[in-house]
Amino acid sequence: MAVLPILHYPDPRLRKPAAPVTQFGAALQRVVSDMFETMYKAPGIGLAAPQVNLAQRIVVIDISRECDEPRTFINPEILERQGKDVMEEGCLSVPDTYETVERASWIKVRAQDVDGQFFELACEGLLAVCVQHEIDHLDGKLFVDRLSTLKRSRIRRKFEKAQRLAL
Ligand code: GNR
Ligand code: NI
Repeated sequence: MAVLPILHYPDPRLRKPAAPVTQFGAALQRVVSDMFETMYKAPGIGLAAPQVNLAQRIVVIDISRECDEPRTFINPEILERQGKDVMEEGCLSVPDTYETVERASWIKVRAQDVDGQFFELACEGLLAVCVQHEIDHLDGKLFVDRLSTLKRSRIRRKFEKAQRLAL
C-alpha cells in the first residue's frame, strides 16, 4: 500500500487522455488500492489515475461520510445523461479552488470492476457529479475548463504565479 503523489494544475500530464485498461489482475488491484489510500489520505471523494501520473482509465470514488463505500470504475462510459444541475466543485489537482460547475444531474454509467466484470449504475446528486468530474480527468479535462474564460484565466494566473514562486 502506498500514498501516491498528486499532480497539480497546470501540469501537462493532466492533459493527456488515458488509455483503456486491458489487463485485469494483481498489478491493477495494487494500483486501485494505492489510489484509494491516496484519495482517503488527501482527503477527497474521488481520484482518477491521471492525477497520480498513470495514464489509464481507472477511477476510485467514495462519497460516504464514513469512508466505507469504496467504488471502483475501470473504463467507465456514460450511456445516458438527463437534466442539468450546478454544484460547487473542487479538485485535488487544483488545490484551494472551488467554483460552481454545471453538469448532467442524472447519468447511467457502464464500467468494469477490478476483476473486469461489467456493471451499470444510475447516479444522481454528488455521485453523478463526481463520476462526471473523474471521467473528465480520463479525457485530460479539468473542471476549470468548464468555467467562464474570465474565471479560468484568473485561476490560471494564480497557479502560474504559485509555480514561479516555487521555482
Ligand atoms: O474531493 C473532491 N471533491 C469534489 C467535490 C465536488 C465535485 C467534485 C469533487 S472530486 C474531488 C477529488 C478530485 O479531484 N477528483 O478528481
Ligand atoms: Ni479532480
